[in-house]
Amino acid sequence: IKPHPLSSTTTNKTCPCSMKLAPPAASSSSFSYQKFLQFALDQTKLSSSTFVPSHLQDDFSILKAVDGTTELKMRSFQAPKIRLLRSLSIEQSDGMQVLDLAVFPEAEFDLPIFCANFFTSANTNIVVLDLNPLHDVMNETHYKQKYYRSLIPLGLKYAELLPWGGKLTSESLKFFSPIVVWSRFSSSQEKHDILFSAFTEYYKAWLSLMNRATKETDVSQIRLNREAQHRYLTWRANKDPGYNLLKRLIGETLAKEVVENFLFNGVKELGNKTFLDYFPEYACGDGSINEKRSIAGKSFENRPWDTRGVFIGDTFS
Ligand code: BLA
Repeated sequence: IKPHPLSSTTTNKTCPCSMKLAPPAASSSSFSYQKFLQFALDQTKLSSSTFVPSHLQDDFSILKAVDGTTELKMRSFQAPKIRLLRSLSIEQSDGMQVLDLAVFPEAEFDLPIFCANFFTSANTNIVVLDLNPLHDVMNETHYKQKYYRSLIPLGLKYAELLPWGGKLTSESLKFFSPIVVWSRFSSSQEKHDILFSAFTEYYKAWLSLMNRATKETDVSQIRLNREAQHRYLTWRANKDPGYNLLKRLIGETLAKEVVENFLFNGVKELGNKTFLDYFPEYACGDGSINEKRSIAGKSFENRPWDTRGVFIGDTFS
């Protein structure tokens, strides 16, 4: 792959007295999320008998933002157990970088959904990295044990290196697992290296769950998996925190198109239930959906999972 133009650094230059220059001050513009994406694609290819571009690739590949310079790049693939692996990356000349990578399994598998959402601006990074549970991990211990028990040490390692990012939309927590990395930090080479290492470890962990997963044959269980994925897609297609920025970049019509048909593809196909069927607390008196991102408000100042992966936040409705 072509190196990102901003990723070439000046570490090899020498000054006239032939002393090595100090490495460049770490800044958000000195790195790119491209190597994260490339890692995921390479590893998935290695793990899958077939790994081919999705039909979505024809319609969603590259978009120019209304500012005329920012580019939005989209990639999408499928594999035998993967309904859709898709990524959106955005790089702006002022240093803003975004990576939104998700991997959605076929409905025959109750695998978690791989989720990496990284937003970097000149002065801050907002990151969510998780194997989002398909089913309830607060009350259903069976599902939690099946997928997360062996991953708790991995979660603990990165909970320390990438500390909890503070209060967040309370509703989001239900879509997160006990090993979620939710963090905010200012840019530094060290932090970006840690994030890359977390990303590679979480991705490999997800792939090994995928490799071991066996196809469900019970139709009622498949139906439950499909509905759970549809509920997840419905939530994100309506309330994703990135949506507003996307609207600013490419306008409301295109943003809606990207969100419904690309980023959260399946929201129209995998089920018939509406947003309000799943999340009735968002209903307004006139039957419309409350535009607020959250009804419950923000909470969870601290990590609401203990070291054994037990949820210790306040219970919510
Ligand atoms: C902020 N992004 C956030 C926050 C979370 C997430 C938890 C903190 C604010 C909040 O509480 O909502 C991410 N939330 C998630 C994810 C899920 C969820 C992954 O519920 C999954 C279920 N972020 C992106 C992309 C962009 C982006 C693609 O992933 C931009 C195109 C931007 N995220 C972004 C920005 C903020 C943010 C600008 C800060 C603004 C805000 O707090 O609303």
